[in-house]
Amino acid sequence: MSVGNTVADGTKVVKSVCRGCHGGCSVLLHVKDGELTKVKGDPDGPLNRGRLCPIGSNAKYLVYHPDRLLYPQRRVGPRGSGKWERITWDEALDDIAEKFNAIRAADGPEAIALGQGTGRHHYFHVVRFANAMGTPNWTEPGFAQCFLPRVTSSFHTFGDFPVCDFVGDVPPQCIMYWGHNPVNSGPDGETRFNVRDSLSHKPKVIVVDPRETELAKLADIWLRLRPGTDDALALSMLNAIIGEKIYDESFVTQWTHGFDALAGHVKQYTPEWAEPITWVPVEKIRVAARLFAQTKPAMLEWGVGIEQTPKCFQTVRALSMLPAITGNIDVPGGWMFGMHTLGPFPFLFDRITPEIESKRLGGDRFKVLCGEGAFVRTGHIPSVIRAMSEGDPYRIKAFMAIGSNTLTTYASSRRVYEALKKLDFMVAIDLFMTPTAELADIVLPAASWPEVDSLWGYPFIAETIPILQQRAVRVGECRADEEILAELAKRMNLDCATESPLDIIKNLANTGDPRVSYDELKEKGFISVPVKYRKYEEKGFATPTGKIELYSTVMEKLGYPPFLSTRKRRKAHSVPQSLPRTSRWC
Ligand SMILES: Nc1nc2c(c(=O)[nH]1)N[C@H]1C(S)=C(S)[C@@H](COP(=O)(O)OP(=O)(O)OC[C@H]3O[C@@H](n4cnc5c(=O)[nH]c(N)nc54)[C@H](O)[C@@H]3O)O[C@H]1N2
Ligand SMILES: Nc1nc2c(c(=O)[nH]1)N[C@H]1C(S)=C(S)[C@@H](COP(=O)(O)OP(=O)(O)OC[C@H]3O[C@@H](n4cnc5c(=O)[nH]c(N)nc54)[C@H](O)[C@@H]3O)O[C@H]1N2
Ligand code: SF4
Ligand SMILES: [Mo]
Repeated sequence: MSVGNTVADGTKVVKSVCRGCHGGCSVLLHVKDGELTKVKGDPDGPLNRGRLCPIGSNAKYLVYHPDRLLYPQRRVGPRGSGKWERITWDEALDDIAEKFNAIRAADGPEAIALGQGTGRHHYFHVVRFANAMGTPNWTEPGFAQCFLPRVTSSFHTFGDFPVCDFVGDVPPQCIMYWGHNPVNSGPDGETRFNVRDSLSHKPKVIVVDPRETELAKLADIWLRLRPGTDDALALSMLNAIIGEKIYDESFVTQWTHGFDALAGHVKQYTPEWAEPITWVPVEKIRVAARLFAQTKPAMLEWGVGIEQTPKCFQTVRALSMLPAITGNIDVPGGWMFGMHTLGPFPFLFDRITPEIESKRLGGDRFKVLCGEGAFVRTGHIPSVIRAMSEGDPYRIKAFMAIGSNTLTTYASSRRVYEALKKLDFMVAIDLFMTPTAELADIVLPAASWPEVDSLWGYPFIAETIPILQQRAVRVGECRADEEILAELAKRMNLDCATESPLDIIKNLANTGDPRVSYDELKEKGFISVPVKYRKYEEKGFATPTGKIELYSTVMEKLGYPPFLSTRKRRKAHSVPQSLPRTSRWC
């Protein structure tokens, strides 16, 4: 069957990329009489080679789910009463534009908050719309507890975001999975398939997880730590590797900043110190540290498990030092930096004046999470929720949830519920009438991923492989979030953020390096870019010292400690004699 062509039975095949998780699997969308009939894996797909998981291959059941929202609705009963009337897009968008403009004029743009969920296709467009409108208070759960701590900490430490090299010719010899279960979750554009493929080369496997996951079962070493003690375990592994002198001395000397200070700092955090805190036996910590340090190339597969713990930012930073001091940076089969192929996205950051910036909720207190030290500045979620419910330091009056089930995914549902009930005006854009949408004044029907055009570079942030997402079908009156935001910008009379999403996609491709044409992407679905390793040998690392900052000059400048510390005498708990077996379903 030829792609893009209509064949004998009238089926058209459209190349796209699945966004059922964070995406990356190339798909062939089969369309007949305007209906999605089948989703097949694209055999050429660089990250999946024709394979799909059940979420991807069953996407038509998402697209045509009987509970999908199909047209805009306005609440007619009291908030949360479940009574709605159908309205037109014109009525809905004009109403929202009028209410938003009235609040902007009376209370300032910061009184409108935008909330989005995990990294979906519309992610950058939401940030851009917030900037265009002039509100610093857009939020996303990832900033505190998912992925962004890894991204920001990596930019401070390495000047870039390292990803596992699954696309090259050299397979990893050792993989350490830390708080991460990618064979099931396939997050961040690495896809579960190349993670599984790398296992077929029989690397040594270390798993750091309190649960006996599928990976833990096949691991050479499973460090079953007490939940939330990753900081102590990371420090003790650094102590073991440095103490036993099994780090990569020449790499450390040439390419890192502050190694001696790090060595002095972690001296106190011995595996003997860590055992009662982490419940991991001393000898296991040492064996795992040796295996990771002495098997090359090695990679760290880190996940959201570490970010949902206290002190996650510095813990993530300490973990990133394990591949760094063992010389596994930007090498084949180890941690690599991406090729950053796409052109710059028009975020419109210059629209945020210093005065508006000073109103960013939490930006001054949580500088690396939300403020001047963040990868992208954002509103601090608990502060935004407090501003909604208590008007402290000012009242958030309107909220638009864009692909965010705020009530169930932000911490403290009761507090969030009470806060949302106090809003003057709320909009939800979703595929379904979620508990969050139930609280809105206006609900808009969003297009699901096979109904959307978008362009992403995979893996996330690294952007080595650009893959085009192409709309194959339309459902009801659903619209892509990007289109909704551009239309809203027009109706609010904003002087920016009004271009069509397709023009932005074309520009991202045309201004990238290498420059790719949109037509080429349309035909092939993705572009393969030759990968370069050890890029730092030409340019150094993009940090203030030009080296990997074990000692973080950025954290120091922001007024934070340059290293992770943890209470030396944290209350130790004895190791339970027998831990209950975990579920067989993991
Ligand atoms: N209880 C609990 N809370 C959590 C987590 C958890 O595991 N459990 N995980 C945390 C993490 S890591 C994250 S990233 C967040 C995730 O937080 P969210 O992203 O808010 O959570 P989801 O339920 O995945 O998705 C939210 C909504 O997006 C809608 N949606 C899907 N695709 C689209 C689209 O293209 N457009 C629009 N407009 N809507 C769409 C879905 O229908 C769904 O209702 O939650 C965090 N909070
Ligand atoms: N099918 C599907 N795929 C998804 C998503 C989805 O909703 N559905 N969501 C996407 C999103 S938003 C994300 S963030 C990713 C998440 O993907 P991952 O980062 O792989 O996260 P999980 O799969 O939750 O695995 C985290 C592991 O951490 C372990 N863990 C729990 N507490 C601790 C701890 O204190 N320390 C350590 N070391 N480990 C701990 C858990 O037992 C679990 O095995 O998945 C993405 N992919
Ligand atoms: S792993 Fe993710 S991108 Fe791949 S088919 Fe499954 S849901 Fe889609
Ligand atoms: Mo997430």
